[in-house]
Amino acid sequence: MAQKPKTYVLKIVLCGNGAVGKTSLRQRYLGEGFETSYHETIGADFALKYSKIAINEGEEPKLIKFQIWDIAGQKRYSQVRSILFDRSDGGMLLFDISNRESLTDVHDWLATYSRYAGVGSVILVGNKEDLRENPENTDLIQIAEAEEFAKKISEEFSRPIPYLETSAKTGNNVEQAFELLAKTWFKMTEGSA
Ligand SMILES: Nc1nc2c(ncn2[C@@H]2O[C@H](COP(=O)(O)OP(=O)(O)O)[C@@H](O)[C@H]2O)c(=O)[nH]1
Ligand SMILES: [Mg+2]
Repeated sequence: MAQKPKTYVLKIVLCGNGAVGKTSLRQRYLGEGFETSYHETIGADFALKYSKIAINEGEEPKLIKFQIWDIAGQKRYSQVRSILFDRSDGGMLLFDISNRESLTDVHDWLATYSRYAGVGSVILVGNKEDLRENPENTDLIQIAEAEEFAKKISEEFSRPIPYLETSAKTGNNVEQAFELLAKTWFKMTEGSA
């Protein structure tokens, strides 16, 4: 009889300041489209998604159940964060490429994540990548700068932190962001959930 494939359950927390696009990214990933209006997340939202991901090229895809926690970025919800981060397997650190403060604040998000989540893999995600299409947007955070930032925090927090740019608006790289987080997690833990 065929063996039932193992399901890896990964608890993922979307971190980052308000309005960087956490809710939009989650909704896009779940196939729920994109909204231009902004509804502030109150407390936290929770979603589940199954995905098959080949961790190494040419390898049989692994079945991953993502538990996605989309937390409110606003400071006043800080009490719930410790509970949300507890036993998390991965943190997606989001910023908005048109908002420099949101990148600077990633440092605090990572410090909080590290304190409460302990291990767990982390990636840095520059969202609103679609804004690069408009040449009038001259003040965006450049890719090289974001990569440099990722390298710096990676050294400071002694963990690999790859960088990726996404657009929740167009859907560009949204699936890849979750795949990258899963791959980073497998590399760190070798799949021992
Ligand atoms: N242009 C653009 N706007 C986005 C993108 N992602 C989110 N937004 C917009 O940014 C605002 C905040 O998004 P939201 O997902 O609520 O941010 P959250 O507070 O981090 O959950 C909303 O008006 C979204 O429509 C994106 O990839 N590109
Ligand atoms: Mg939100």
